[in-house]
Amino acid sequence: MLTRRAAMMGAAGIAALPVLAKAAKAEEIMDTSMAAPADLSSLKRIKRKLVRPPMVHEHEQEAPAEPRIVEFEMQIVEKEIEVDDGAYLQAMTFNGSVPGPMMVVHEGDYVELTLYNSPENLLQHNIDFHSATGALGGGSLTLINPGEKTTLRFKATRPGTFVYHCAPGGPMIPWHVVSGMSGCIMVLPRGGLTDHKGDPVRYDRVFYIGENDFYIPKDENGDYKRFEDVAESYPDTLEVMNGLIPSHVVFNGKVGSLTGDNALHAAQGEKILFVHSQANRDTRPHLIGGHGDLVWERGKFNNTPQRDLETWFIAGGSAGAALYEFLQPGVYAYVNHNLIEAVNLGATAHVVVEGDWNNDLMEQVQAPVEYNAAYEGKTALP
Ligand SMILES: [Cu+2]
Repeated sequence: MLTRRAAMMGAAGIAALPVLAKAAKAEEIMDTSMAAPADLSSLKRIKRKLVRPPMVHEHEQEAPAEPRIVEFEMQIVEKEIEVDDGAYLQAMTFNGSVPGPMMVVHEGDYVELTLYNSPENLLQHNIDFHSATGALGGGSLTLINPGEKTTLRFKATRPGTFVYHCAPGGPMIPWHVVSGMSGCIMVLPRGGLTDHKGDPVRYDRVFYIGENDFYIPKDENGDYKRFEDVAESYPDTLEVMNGLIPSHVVFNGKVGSLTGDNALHAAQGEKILFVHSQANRDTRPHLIGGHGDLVWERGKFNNTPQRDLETWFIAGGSAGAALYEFLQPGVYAYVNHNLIEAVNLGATAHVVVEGDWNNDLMEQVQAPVEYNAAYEGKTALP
């Protein structure tokens, strides 16, 4: 007997769900086969193996003078993930994680991505790089069916942090994005980052935070609905999406993905570059107990970074970068400073910092103690 999944991949299933398996429209497919070939034969090639966020693959901050072709591979995986206790999402992922992995190259390098749409998947997918020029960011050259692969190369001409996401056309675009299909690429200047004076600055590590708004439908009892596959989840999810009120706003795919046992760790004096992407909706990162020493709020490194920020703004469909040197030990909360979204909907991360407390920066002069209100004259009575 055919499983539902197998049936959907056949013609009968596809005919029953035309919106899901629709043929691509002309605007989504481009034929560039007549263009003159680019000769890149003199360039060196390197392969980078992508790693799961919040970590970022090994890379240099200062690049060799000559641009390179940097090869990546990503596999698209449709799978169910648990976003919170009892709240399941039929997710669509780049490389199995939400967000997709962060890629790092340098200005002038060529990004060469081979994208695989796993045969077990039900849907067409592609990739739109906000850092790329032309063909809908590569979207109209990369649309692939389950079981197909494609390779795209683009020149990284603009330094900065940029979102990439799936954009397979029409209402599939927002649905795939809010199902988890986005990630980030960082294009570093060849000489590395520079501060507000143009002097070099270096980070010790990168933490990549991908924020997502999810729209999980509820049943008549108010419980989250669970679906057999992405296709089955579509109609109810679309209804919640179009209401524009997310059921969850989370970092890295899940409530608690970066808190408690999953907290990030840093050492006093360590300089962390926080890269924060949100492919669909505005957000406002804030590090409770810390700051943004240098913040590229819109993520683009040709612009002078802002200094000493308390909260910064990430426009939906972009990625920003903030550098911070941890000065005190303890637990810091990195939040979306819409605090309802941070605390009640999930958008919180923790950074646990080891080191020695500095009483000059902050001292608890008097620990909490009861006082005699009448004697000290500190009473609310007139
Ligand atoms: Cu997709």
